[in-house]
Amino acid sequence: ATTKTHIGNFKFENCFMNAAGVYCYDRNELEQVINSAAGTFVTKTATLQSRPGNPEPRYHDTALGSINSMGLPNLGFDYYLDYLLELQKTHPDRTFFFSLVGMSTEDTHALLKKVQESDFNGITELNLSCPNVPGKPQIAYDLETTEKLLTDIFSYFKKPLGVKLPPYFDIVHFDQAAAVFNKFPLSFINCVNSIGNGLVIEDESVVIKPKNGFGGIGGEYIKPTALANVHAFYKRLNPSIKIIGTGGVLTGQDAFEHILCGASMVQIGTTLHKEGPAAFERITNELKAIMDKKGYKTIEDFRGKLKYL
Ligand code: RRO
Repeated sequence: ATTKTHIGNFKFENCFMNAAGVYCYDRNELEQVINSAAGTFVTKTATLQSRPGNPEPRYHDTALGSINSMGLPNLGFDYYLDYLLELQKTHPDRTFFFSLVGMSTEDTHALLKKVQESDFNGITELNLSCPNVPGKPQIAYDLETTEKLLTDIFSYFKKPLGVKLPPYFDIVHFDQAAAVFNKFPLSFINCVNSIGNGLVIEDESVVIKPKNGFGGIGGEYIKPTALANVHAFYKRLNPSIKIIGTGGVLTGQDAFEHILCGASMVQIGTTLHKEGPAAFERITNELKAIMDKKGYKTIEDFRGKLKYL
């Protein structure tokens, strides 16, 4: 079996990649993803200026997943763009993802205009779902703001663009969000970011310092929510908008389920943080074994073909 895939005209040798935030802070981490079995990478979400992020400890692994309140620490737009432009020369046959968001609407437009004017020829992922910057709500929970933002963006942005979404939890919200995204020439949506503002307690204490312990939940806890979001949007979106499935992927079986729900690529966050880039080879081999057993040769043989009772 092969796990190759595509988003628009961009082809990837493997459907697996990191989730933004994990193994993507700097060149050293991104190089480890390039040199793994992953099909591509996405950078840490970049802002115009570099940011130190929230006070530590700000990431904690638990038996069933993780909690984080990183607060958007990153090396700044120019650092990631310089590296991506360098990779276009050294790896002309590959496509990488550039994750971005501004600390304000004005900053988001400034960032995307810089991408538009640059030689970057990869795919841009606009993060509409960071749960961890005090005072800044998750943008995509406000669909009016999101529609206005995308309307303004597509007036000047002509390169491939997708959006990273928070999980939604209501069928009417799936309907309303999909109706907004269907108005735009998005290359993809990525479901889901961490489930925002959970609280993990050990003994008598929270486990991370920012926001008195509140943080985004990832890992095994969130797979049912992630699968529901992937499939809800798969059933509602124009087929030209591909879906990246993210959330609760520990095994090949988890990835199989994301693809069955409609995902064209699958991102790995908490598991990559726990296991390192060797996770890509293990999970790819596990998915291929499931496909071989079922007689599926490519992921298109079962993508979106979830069975109902
Ligand atoms: O940096 C973070 O705190 C962070 C971000 Br930007 C995000 O999109 N999702 C997340 O769980 N953490």
